[in-house]
Amino acid sequence: MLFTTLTLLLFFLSQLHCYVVDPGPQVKATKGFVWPKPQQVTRSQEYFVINPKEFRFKNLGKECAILVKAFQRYGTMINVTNSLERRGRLTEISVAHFHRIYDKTNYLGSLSKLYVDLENPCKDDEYPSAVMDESYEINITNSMKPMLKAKSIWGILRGLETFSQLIHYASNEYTLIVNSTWIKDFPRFPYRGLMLDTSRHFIPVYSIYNTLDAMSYNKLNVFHWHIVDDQSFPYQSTKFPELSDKGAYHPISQVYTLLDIKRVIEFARLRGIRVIPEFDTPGHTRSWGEGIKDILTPCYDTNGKATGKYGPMNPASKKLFKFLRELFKEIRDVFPDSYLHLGGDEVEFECWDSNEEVKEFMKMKQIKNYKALENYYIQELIRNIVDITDVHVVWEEVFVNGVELTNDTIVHVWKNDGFTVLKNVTGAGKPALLSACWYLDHLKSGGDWNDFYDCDPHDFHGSQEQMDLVLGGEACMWAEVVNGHNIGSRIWPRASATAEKLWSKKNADEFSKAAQRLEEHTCRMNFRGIPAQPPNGPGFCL
Ligand code: CP6
Repeated sequence: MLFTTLTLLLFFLSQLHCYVVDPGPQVKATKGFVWPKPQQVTRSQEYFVINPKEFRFKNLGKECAILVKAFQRYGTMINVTNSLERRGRLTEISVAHFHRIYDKTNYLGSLSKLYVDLENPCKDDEYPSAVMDESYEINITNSMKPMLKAKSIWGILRGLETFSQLIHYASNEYTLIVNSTWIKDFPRFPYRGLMLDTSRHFIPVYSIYNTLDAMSYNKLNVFHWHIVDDQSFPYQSTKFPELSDKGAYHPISQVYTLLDIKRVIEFARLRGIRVIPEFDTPGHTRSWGEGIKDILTPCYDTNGKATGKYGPMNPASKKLFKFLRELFKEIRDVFPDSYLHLGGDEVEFECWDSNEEVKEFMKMKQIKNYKALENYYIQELIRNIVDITDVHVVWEEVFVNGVELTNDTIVHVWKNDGFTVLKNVTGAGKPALLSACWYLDHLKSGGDWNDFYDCDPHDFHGSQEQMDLVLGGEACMWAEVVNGHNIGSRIWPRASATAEKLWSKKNADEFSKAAQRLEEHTCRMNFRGIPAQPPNGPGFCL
């Protein structure tokens, strides 16, 4: 007995020893490389030293609040996150010491300022939009003043992010340096989104802030807020407070008030991120029925008895479209973006099929089947809100089922064979978004970002016009099994793979090289307070 125990113990110890000595292949992180990869980079071995205590951004143009606040954020990231002081080492001593021990041949001197040249003065009431200009240029070389240049404030924000990523520790691991670098950069797709479902689980506002911060570190520019669904209605409406009073998980602690939403929109705006709300109908609406009576379809059993359950919106309801118009009027006033996501996915027909009132209605309107009824609903919804809303986004079913859509309605492709639908949508002259390959709730193994990285929105055969109609895409975080506690590590760094696909040029990097940059990028996100999970197996952050 004792012998067996000892043998087992020895076996386990030897395994432990084996693990410590041989950690297996590790991905070596890059230093001062940018994620997502810029369009054009020239970088040399020569470098400047940054003393975070004296470093300043210097605005060459007019002041505006977006810029001042961005300087504060990125100043803090350089100063605090990277601060030597925080690691218990004194900056001044480090810099002096550094000169004695580090590679002097490539040393170009110290960099104490980044000059920021914004061509079109920014306005404080400006919102990021579908047509914003995010291009910028960075020149940190010996021949001129270190410079970040852009036409618009949104380009400056992207450039500041890039600049902050160029700064890294020298091989002594305590001196901050930046290599001599020239960058010209702009996004490949204008729409680079992250969708968050806040209905299956309530996601606290501070988790949304954290997500928006991380989005800005990845140059994602659209926060698609799938705010309500079957399970709960956390949107607190001013006109219809009963929706969340009855339909939220909790009427006070698990709702987004008008103030919460305004703060989220402002937090996003300061980071150049649009907020596009989705109020998904006619399916996925069970929670709506708790607060508002007579808008959902009551379901019946085979004996014609009411089951007490409810199906999709009831197109036969007398008050439905009047109510929807009022609600969308309010939504239009709360969310400033010109886009509005109308949903339209996964409509179930069983309940409609069990309801005599619905069938009667179909006869009267000469609607032949339930697909046609679904189409009638969407058409009627759009007809009722067309004068109070701007650009509509719909899930792919709406297009596939043959609803007549205007050519500025955007079709959001999410099902398995996404590329066939992308081809058909753009072939019909309609703009499209891709999500089919970017489901954050689908897990293969711990760190799997490779499948995300393997997917490109232009991976279908079509004309140049069709390619141009692909506006971009979104990584989707359906929240059945995430809440505020695990959402950060579920999203990041896998959504970073999507972000690079949408920002950088096609086939911007090979897998093994991208892995090294993602290793660094994930550590960087961790330093900045994003609970991203390790992307590549065993490794470490310094
Ligand atoms: N919730 C809503 C979901 C999904 C959709 N809409 C969904 C279903 C299956 C997959 C991915 C997403 N969970 N409201 C469809 C857009 Cl595979």
